[in-house]
Amino acid sequence: MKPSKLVYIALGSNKGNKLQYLQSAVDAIFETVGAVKKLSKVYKTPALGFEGDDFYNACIKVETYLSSKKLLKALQAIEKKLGRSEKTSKGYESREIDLDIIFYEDEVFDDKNLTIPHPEIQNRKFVLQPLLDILKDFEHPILKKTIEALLDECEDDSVIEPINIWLKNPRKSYAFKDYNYIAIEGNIGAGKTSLAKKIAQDFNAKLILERFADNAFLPKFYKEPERYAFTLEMSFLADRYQQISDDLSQLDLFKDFMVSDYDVNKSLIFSKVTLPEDEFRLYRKLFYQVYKDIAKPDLYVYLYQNTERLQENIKKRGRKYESDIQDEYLEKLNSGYLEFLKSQTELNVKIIDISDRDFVENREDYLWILNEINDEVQSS
Ligand code: PH2
Ligand code: MG
Ligand code: MG
Repeated sequence: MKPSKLVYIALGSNKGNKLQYLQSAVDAIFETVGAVKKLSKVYKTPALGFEGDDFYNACIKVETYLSSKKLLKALQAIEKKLGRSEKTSKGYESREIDLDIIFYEDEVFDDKNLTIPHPEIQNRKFVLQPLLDILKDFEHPILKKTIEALLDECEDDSVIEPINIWLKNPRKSYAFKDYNYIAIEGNIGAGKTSLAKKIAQDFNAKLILERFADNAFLPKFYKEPERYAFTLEMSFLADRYQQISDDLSQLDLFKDFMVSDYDVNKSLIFSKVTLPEDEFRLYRKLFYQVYKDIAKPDLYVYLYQNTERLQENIKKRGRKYESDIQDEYLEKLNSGYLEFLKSQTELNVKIIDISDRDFVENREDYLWILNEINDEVQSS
């Protein structure tokens, strides 16, 4: 996954139902731009630089995967969708909604359509005041001053007042925060880790990732499966048991819930495919001894992906020891998972077919998956 960027966006409206315009813009930004990490208070401010009704202004911090140019396009599309009318004169005009990029990380950029940081920040109290709510300890990349210092020095003497109504973070409409522990499962290459990471980031969850990279038996197993299967399965089980007992027992005051990119049952599913019958029976005995002591997820999400796309993803991530994985192996694992899921009576399972989705590339697909999970939460 390419790295995300932190951006600051100023919102303003001085026409129609101003608060509603700001909220609709925040909702639309969540849909097409990225997770909203912070929201300032809403301020009532006199129109600066032209005659017009008072504004409502606010600033938000957003985590996005869009480039600055695509971000600008996305914001313009939202302004348009929310009904911002075309300008009829040269200067400033009253507007339903105005969305301006204030900072894009600490990047400096300038062309005829876009200037970052926004060139007027230091002259506008209606930007600096809300920005200060959500951005401390940051230096303006050109002016080399903090927001606090810029506000101190600002010559704009407008009287700016917070109103007593707050904007709502759109992520709040996702109820799955009610769970303590969600496990994401799926075949090799389904995207478990990517999804777990995104959810953890967007919803302030503690992330538990499988430590497969440390498993010295895994490359050996792919070379000599018969020789190393039992050892590999044992080492995975030991590791998973330890990690889940450690992580789940450490209550993290600053995180809202936990999300992992595996569930321990995977040990049983894989070993049934990789071990000969007699070894599997021995393994299963040990597994259940361990399993009864282990914390179970409140929700088990299974991402179904077809073999062709699993192979594409495996190729894309280019782990050397995975380069020879056969379709047949993936198909056996898939049957193993489905058989396990069918027989499940204890776990709360949600199967999501992502075979015609790309949640890494398309935010729309990602939000679709969140909605699938959300429906499950609300109906259970
Ligand atoms: N935006 C402007 C010009 N003047 N004045 C206030 N109070 N708030 C604004 O958002 C604003 C403005 C140009 O975009
Ligand atoms: Mg503006
Ligand atoms: Mg603008």
